[in-house]
Amino acid sequence: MIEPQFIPYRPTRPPIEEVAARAHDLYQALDTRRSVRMFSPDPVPRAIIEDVVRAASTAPSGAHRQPWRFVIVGDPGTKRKIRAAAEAEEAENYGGRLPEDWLEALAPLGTDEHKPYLEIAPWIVVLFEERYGINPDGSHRKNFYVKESVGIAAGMFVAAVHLSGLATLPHTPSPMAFLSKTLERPENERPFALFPVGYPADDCVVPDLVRKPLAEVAVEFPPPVG
Ligand code: IYR
Repeated sequence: MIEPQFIPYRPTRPPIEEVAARAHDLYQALDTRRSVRMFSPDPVPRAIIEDVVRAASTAPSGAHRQPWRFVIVGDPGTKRKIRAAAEAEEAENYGGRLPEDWLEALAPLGTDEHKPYLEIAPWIVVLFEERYGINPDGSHRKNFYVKESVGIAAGMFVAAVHLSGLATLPHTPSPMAFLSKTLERPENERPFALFPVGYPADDCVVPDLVRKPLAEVAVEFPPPVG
């Protein structure tokens, strides 16, 4: 058994007014985020994508296994392949594979099987979950809370893209198995989601969505009296 090794952790402790201001500013900054399906082809330096992935990879994870792999795709041929395969799957989805209530739920988003943004955005980052690790001798090493860990990393990725000044869309073309093949990922990795990343197009529009107010997403227990 490995003995735990501890190091001091002394983050600065700002005055409470500053904590309040930061929390509020952060909320307001994140509230301007929208999922974008209309991208500009303007280039974005790869170093920015790498920093965004570094930020996402600071996510907490079960037993600190960091069970994720971000595949960064800028190559036009690969983007074209991903678009073609995603559109083929989505054509089936919209053409009858999705049940009526699902199509109804999607109607306000105006989505369909056409995914030109997968070629237009300068980058596609494909997030894989590492179902298990591989030891040097080839045996399997168990990972823990993989979905939860990768979900948190995905959320931090989305936040990092937005706070950097770029846009993304969490996209799960379904089924996603083609991504393992196209991107030549090993058997222990499974696609989790993909994220086109870039600037929104100059004529970008997004659905007119409203976010739930706090009272609908949070409750206090026990209920405050008075
Ligand atoms: N994957 C499809 C359908 C879709 C599903 C959900 I849930 C969305 O929030 C949006 C779309 C597509 O990308 O069109």
